[in-house]
Amino acid sequence: MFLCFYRGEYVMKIIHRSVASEIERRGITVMSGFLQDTERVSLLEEAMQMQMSPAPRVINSRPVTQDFDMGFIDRQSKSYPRSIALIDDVEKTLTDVCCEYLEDEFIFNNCVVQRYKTSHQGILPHKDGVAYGGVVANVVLQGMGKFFLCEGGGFQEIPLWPGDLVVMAANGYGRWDNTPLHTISDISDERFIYGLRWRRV
Ligand SMILES: O=C(O)CCC(=O)C(=O)O
Repeated sequence: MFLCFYRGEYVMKIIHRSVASEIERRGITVMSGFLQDTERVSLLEEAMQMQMSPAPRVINSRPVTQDFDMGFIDRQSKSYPRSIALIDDVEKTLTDVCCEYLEDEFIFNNCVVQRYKTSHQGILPHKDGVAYGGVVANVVLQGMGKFFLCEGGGFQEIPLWPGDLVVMAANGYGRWDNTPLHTISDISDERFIYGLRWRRV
């Protein structure tokens, strides 16, 4: 019993280290099937009730090419309890897994739901911005699109499925001063994600 527990903890530490260092090395990792299907469906039900508006086309006086709808989640409010519990869970998982790389102040204080209809174009290649620290986490709730990392002049597709948790390095994560360049396009089935960020204020 003791041996099993000890080995379990030891194996978990190795898994944690490899996830944390993959984010450092590649700028991204995907935890496939992070959400179980029943949890995913219940979160989706809640997300579909949220008030959404078109994503801004200008950020910090700069035009941005992004085309989707979004709604903010206030973690202090009593609205959307399932989403808030999920955000707590993702934050706890990542602070555990990436503890060697994350600053003590790391917290998801900028949380949104994004809805991409099939008529939406998605987002052209971009980095999230130097204001976002630690890691950026996206949880795919439903739908399909094509997500690419844009590296060395090429595009590398990262296949994503409902239930996946995508984690990208952001400002201050090891050698990273921003997220890697990435893009989402070709929405073939209405898509919902949570986008969770730490905005340094
Ligand atoms: O929808 C996605 O999977 C990516 C979203 C994204 O790149 C962003 O919000 O900056």
